[in-house]
Amino acid sequence: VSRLVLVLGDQLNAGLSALREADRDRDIVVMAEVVDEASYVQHHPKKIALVFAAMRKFAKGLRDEGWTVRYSELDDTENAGSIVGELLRRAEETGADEVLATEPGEWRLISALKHAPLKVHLLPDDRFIASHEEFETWVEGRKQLRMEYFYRDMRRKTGLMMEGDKPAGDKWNYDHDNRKPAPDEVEFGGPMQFTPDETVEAVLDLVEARFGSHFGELRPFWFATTTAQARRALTHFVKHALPSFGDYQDAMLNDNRFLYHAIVSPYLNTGLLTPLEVCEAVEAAWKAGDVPINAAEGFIRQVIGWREYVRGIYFLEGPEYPQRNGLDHSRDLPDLYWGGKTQMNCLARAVEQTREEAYAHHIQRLMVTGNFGLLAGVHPTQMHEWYLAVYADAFEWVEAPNTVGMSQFADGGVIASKPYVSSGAYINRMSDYCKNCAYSVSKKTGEGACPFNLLYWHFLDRHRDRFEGNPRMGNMYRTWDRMDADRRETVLAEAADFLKRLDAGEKV
Ligand code: DLZ
Ligand code: SF4
Repeated sequence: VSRLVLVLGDQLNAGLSALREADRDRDIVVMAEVVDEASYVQHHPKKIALVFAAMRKFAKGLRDEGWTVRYSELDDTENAGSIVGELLRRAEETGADEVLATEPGEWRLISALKHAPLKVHLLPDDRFIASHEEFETWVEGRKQLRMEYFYRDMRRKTGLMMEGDKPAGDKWNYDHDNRKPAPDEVEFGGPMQFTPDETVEAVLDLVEARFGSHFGELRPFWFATTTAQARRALTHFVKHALPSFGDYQDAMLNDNRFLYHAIVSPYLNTGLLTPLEVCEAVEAAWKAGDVPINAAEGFIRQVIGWREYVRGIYFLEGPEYPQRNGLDHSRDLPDLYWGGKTQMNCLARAVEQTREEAYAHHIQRLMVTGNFGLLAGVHPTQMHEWYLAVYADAFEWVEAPNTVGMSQFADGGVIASKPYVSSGAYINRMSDYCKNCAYSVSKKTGEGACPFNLLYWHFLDRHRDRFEGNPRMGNMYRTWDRMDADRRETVLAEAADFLKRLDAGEKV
């Protein structure tokens, strides 16, 4: 008898373990657009469209290769509405009673598959460089899980940018060169954009009709939706943007959303590209002398270091991880995250771009929207659900550790050794947002003072017990304590007033 082979919307790769394990002549691939997956958070319409369009094209590719595919479109009248429901329906139709599946990237779905009344074989997702076992072995006996050391192991394992057992250039990490402020001019015209074909147009109509009320602009839609397109986008990035990527990776500009960023994360995380092929393309450009070492190394570190590391943490820490709230924050997510009006230009720009592109780069996520949420004490689960919903590259295994751990310091310090908070000065150094803002970044108190400046001290003050003893934060507390008492009182009172107005829904 035949078996069912499940391929999820973020597993769109021909080398997927479930496909390798299956028998093309006998087994039946099951792919399903289901309302459960599209609405367990209110995903950005562009994200749903990317997943559905790429799924439809991937299914066609499998058929062309001789696979039998049972594909359910969202609007099929028989559609059961969930992954397990669709597996059961296909099992009944075909008489199959076993399922081959590559482990999903989310505890919720893993558990659903394990509890399904079907025999499900879960195979490791070996699109990643480190297996769960490898990560667990690395963790054993370590007090601190420093990404840097894990990353070095991944360099050794892949041989990327290695000269024998030494790192290229004799240094593992060139981040020191990667913190340049925003350039005056960006020579890169942005990521390669693709005009929707018939398949994509049909999906766009469907998404508009069914999920048009979700936050985010559906059109114009320009993402790659096949591996071939994604590879062209990658080549375009490597050639035109990568040489400057390192220098400006942390910079932000009012009038340029992409700077020198690759925007390959949506393709990596849906499976259209694999981490190794992306890194090999980058390494080759560096070897050819087209790209400086700080750019190539910085890029490769994000992919084989950070990306693999956060996945390891997600699976190590278990299903409750996304709900953690280590700092006991409880404020509701302010309306400005959904496009509500704000006078804070950095936030307005980051949210506007998120709404239009389903994309923002790491510093916009970490130091603008993330920093503000942490300073304001927003409930980390609400922050988590927001990031999971609004970004095209957001799947829980990668998004939750980045949000709950790195950005909101809610995991009890597993990922970050100190909270990523900053006053307006950091944003001003790395961007031109402040020049275009109603607030004044140089004002610490009084009319027009940048809210980040006020909230920064409010945060440190209200979490004094937790952070005072942290060796990396001692300086901040000493600076605070040196201010005279009146001034400290003013800062705290103005911050409290700001938060009150934020909660009242005023345009802050
Ligand atoms: C994100 C997503 C969406 C929007 N829709 C589907 C879908 O209809 N069918 C499907 O198989 N996968 C979808 N996905 C991706 C899954 O949510 C993803 O596999 C899990 O979150 C695990 O990472
Ligand atoms: Fe953001 Fe403050 Fe700068 Fe305005 S002044 S853009 S609120 S950091």
